Amino acid sequence: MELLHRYEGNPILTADMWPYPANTVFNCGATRLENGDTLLLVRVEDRRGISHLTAARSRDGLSDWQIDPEPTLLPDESPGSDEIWGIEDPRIVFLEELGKYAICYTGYSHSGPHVKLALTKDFRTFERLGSVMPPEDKDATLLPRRINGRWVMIHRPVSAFTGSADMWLSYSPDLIHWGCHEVMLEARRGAWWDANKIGLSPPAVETPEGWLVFYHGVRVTPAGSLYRLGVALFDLEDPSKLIRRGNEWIFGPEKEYERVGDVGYVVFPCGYTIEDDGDTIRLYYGGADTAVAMAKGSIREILDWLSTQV
Ligand code: BMA
Repeated sequence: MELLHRYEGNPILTADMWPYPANTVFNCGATRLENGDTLLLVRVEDRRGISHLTAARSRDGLSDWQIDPEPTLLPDESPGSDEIWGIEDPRIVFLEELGKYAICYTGYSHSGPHVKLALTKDFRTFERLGSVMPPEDKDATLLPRRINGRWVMIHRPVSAFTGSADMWLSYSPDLIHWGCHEVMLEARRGAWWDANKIGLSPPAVETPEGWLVFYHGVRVTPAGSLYRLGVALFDLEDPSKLIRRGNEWIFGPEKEYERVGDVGYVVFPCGYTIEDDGDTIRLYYGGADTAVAMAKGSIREILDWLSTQV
């Protein structure tokens, strides 16, 4: 059963649409603004290889993109900076309590990738809260609300001990100090599509049945890595409690714009929006680390499919 359907106008954003020179535009955070418009915060890789983030806005979330004429959020490239090699892969969540959007993104430091956090009200000015997880760690998001008084972050540290990469949870009273770390979801082993290396894709989706989490699995093959997407469901009041995990991936690189590019065979969603019907989810994803594409599905259908998994 096909749970996610590609938009026929894919890819929706490419480097040749950019108002200034760019190598590639791909993994983007997504949100719907108060007026219903879609905002994508797009990872733009420049022609040195360093990434920054630029906002693109659209009425219908598909066409007529208004792209900021200049980079929206640039890395600090000053000597000693912990994002000297760029900022990447933003995940956006609206925090009702603060009336602000939280953006978790990857800062690329001399010691490797790590998690950074910024807040904004308008995607024009940003409050940078700095580094919240040391290297190597990425694929992070906040949950949109506190659970039992604490903010919750999903992230993906890499173990130097096993070399594998699993998803973890951490908790904070103030968004700055994080602790009580615990495993959320482990990569499988062996031949599985999600063996050895997994990571959160877009932010978790709150549903009446639990947190619906789309995650990527990286299958390493002699010809390179395959990035595919799967789903799992976690308890609403205790997100460390796995309710169910899909066995098969639900989305993988098939189309030319997913198979051919700077890094082929990659689909990498970092954001979603929900249509006015409250059920249709639009995943915005990077295709082959080169362009932005969209695929949509029904949250109800995905939950029903998950309930068949043992
Ligand atoms: C991951 C991330 C993504 C990228 C993917 C494929 O490790 O860095 O930004 O899309 O690799 O290159």
